[in-house]
Amino acid sequence: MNLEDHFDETIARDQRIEPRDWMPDGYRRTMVRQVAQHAHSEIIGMQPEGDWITRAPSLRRKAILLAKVQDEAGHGLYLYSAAETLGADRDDLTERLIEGRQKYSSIFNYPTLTFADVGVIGWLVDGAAICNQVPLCRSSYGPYARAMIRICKEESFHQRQGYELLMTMMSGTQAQRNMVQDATNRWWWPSLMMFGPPDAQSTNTAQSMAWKIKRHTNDELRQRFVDMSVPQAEKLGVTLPDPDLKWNAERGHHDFGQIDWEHFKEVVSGNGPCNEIRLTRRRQAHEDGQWVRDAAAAYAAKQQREAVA
Ligand code: BYC
Repeated sequence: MNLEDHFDETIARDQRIEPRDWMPDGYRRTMVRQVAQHAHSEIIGMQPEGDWITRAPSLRRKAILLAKVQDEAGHGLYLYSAAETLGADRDDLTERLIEGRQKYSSIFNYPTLTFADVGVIGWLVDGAAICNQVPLCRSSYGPYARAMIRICKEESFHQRQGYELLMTMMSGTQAQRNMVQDATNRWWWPSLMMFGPPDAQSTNTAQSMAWKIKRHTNDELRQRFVDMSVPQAEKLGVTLPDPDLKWNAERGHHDFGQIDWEHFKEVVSGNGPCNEIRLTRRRQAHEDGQWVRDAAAAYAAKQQREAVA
């Protein structure tokens, strides 16, 4: 059997493609693209919440937030390792991110104005991430699928901490309840955009579904997220900011309003409210870390010299 047939058969049998296996160039390119974008999203995603670490309202909330942001760093590093198994170079991926040549999730280009944003990010953003990523645990590329299992477990924990934070604020003062409602209003639509463009405009979905990299389309997952968020919003006591949101008994799903895809395109092409801030800070952190990379390289070279001597 030739290599391509073997690859096709592995996919057809729902088995995993591993780093040592032959794979079409397009499959490798798509995997590197998706895994790198995912890794960049985790790393850039540390910033909006990280802004609140020094301003968390209690030691307990600070410890929780610190742990969550550290988890996100871990996810990023884990995913860069998965990209390396495809032959990608981590330094090169970082360069592409800070030069704006590779994407990261649109959701991290919005500001976190109050501490309620930390809760809403946990509830909606991590909620959307879980909805998108649980099916990726069955993705056809082995190292990515396995990385997703651990990442999803931690994301579930993040989602629950966000919801718990919001429940606490909702049982507080009117001012706190207003903060939660305001944060919900600002994050709802961007959360729906996390799932990517509508299926009709998604350039990669058809091929990624055929290769079983993706298991559901963007619109299927977006619908699933809307359906699961509605009862959560009711229980919390907040209103989702969409007058067209209503149960459709015939479809067995909620209908919802028009998403502003022009705005999405603007954000993805670098013109969102915080794109500049996010990339500038990432670039600065990379430059500030130069001495650590130099020291690590010098130490590794010294070890090697001593091993040879
Ligand atoms: N933002 O053909 P499509 C997290 C791009 S981290 C920006 O549908 P695909 C968390 C897309 O890349 C969350 N760009 O693409 C971390 C493509 O452009 P290119 C990140 C987007 O790949 C910290 C073009 O639009 N999660 O959870 O089939 C704290 C056309 O799209 C976006 C992942 O990365 C977007 N929202 O489907 C808290 C999950 N959407 O590359 C939480 C893994 C689309 O052709 N990724 N684009 O130039 C995926 O599941 C898929 O890549 C997507 C997009 C569903 C996102």
